[in-house]
Amino acid sequence: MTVHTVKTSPIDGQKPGTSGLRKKTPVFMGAHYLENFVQAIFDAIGGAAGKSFVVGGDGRYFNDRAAQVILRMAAANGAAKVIVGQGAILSTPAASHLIRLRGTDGGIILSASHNPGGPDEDFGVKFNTPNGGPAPESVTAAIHEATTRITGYRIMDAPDIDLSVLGTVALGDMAVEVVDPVADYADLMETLFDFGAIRALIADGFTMRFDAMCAVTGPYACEILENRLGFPVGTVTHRDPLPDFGGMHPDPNPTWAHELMAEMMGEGAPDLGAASDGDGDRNMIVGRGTYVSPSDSLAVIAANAHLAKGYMGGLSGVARSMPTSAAVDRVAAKLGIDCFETPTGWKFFGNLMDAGRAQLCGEESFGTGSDHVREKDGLWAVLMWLNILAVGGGSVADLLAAHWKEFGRNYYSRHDFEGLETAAAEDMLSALRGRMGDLLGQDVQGMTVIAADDFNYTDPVDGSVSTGQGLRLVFGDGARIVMRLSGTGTSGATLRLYLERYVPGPEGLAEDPQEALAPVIRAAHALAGIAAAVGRETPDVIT
Ligand code: G16
Repeated sequence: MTVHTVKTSPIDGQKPGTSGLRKKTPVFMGAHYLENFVQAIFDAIGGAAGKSFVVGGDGRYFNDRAAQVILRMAAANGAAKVIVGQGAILSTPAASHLIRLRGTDGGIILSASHNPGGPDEDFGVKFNTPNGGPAPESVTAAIHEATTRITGYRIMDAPDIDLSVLGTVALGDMAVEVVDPVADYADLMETLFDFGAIRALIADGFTMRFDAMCAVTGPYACEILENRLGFPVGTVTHRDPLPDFGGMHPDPNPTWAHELMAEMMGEGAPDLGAASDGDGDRNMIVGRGTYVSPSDSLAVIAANAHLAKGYMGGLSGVARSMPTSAAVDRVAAKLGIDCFETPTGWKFFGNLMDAGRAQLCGEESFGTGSDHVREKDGLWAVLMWLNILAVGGGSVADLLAAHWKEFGRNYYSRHDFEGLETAAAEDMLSALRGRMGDLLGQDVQGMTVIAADDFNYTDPVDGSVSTGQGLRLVFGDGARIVMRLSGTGTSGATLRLYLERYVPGPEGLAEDPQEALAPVIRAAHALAGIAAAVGRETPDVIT
């Protein structure tokens, strides 16, 4: 087994976005593309010599080939050990857990998350640091910098490792340990939640549907929901992970999880419905006839987490991304705990969790999680809801109604305009940015603009500063508009328009969100001139 240094040169555009580097699969499969980026990761963290890593991905097309390349490169770069999920499979939260459990020097996760997979769809590579979390901006910047001056990468000439067999084998001087991707993660969940109470709930006739969307969560959900908790076989649908996700778009929102939505809104719906994404870190929660917005889910979990055994002592603090609604802020105020507002991207929660300042974190983008790992965690959120319902009683609809009655309701929706011409979308936002000062005090749709800015964030733990994280317009009646471009797409630009309006109750808590938000939606279009700038009035996805 010989080590080669292959000559290469920098490839443009290897700049990690909101969550790692995501590109079309053929781009990743292009000459030297994956190899350059992986070498840049090793170079940016001071080399791989003597280190150990976790490697795995969501099973999408090219996952298996990419894993073999990374193993040969890790060995050639002198790594001591790589722990890899059987079949090169690991959900993102399971990978985060494994990094922490085994104390490795980080991990490389192969996923483009909720983006479709397949030969013509999306692929992604992300580096997670030894705390188990996505690399912070300082590290992703160093990786990008390394991609711009790369001249060669090291790779071992060796046959493929059989990743279907559990156990440890040698690759040159490096050990490759193939592990069960599910077991450690499922054990962790049993330490956090009261499985006995959930089993009793099921015995009482509680029913659920979990849509794994032909993605990585299938085996995890089958093991935990069906084998360990006792939901009937068949509770988990689309349970077999497929390289192209069976043609599904594995993004758990009402648009893409439409089969689940139809079942939950129809006759004889189960008590709880849930779905997860490509790599298992996102979740959508639906009750019988009741969609739970991710921002509300975060707030309900914050208010009720003490019902789950891992959180009985109370939460140390909470955090949400800036575009996420302020529903959780009201819960934090009642509990007397800190509530942090961070830029979009789970990586921004890492320092807060490491410092013990935020134990529960969440985002409007269907991400919720706690400090049990350093990624958002789809199945964790589902188990949390099950635990809360099992111990607290009532239905999802009851729980939501009681929550709004106590705290008021932050009506919330996100409108996505996809596949826009990048320059047009950027120009529209920079024009709005330029007018922010003039908008103060203006009346729009009967609402007065009281604050307008581009969100900047100073990390309270390490003082690092992130600028330009989204345009915010706040109105006198508590309504808010946020606009930013997605950092996870792979073609054109996606404009994300986040809309929020607070109703204190007791009246007006059960409106349709799109109707309740209608003036805010009109204000956003009027202020930004979306139709004129990007040629579109109707969003592609509404969450
Ligand atoms: C990633 C990040 C999330 C972020 C989401 C959407 O999630 O980890 O923090 O909210 O992307 O980001 P954007 O609005 O920039 O597209 P995932 O599930 O794609 O890894």
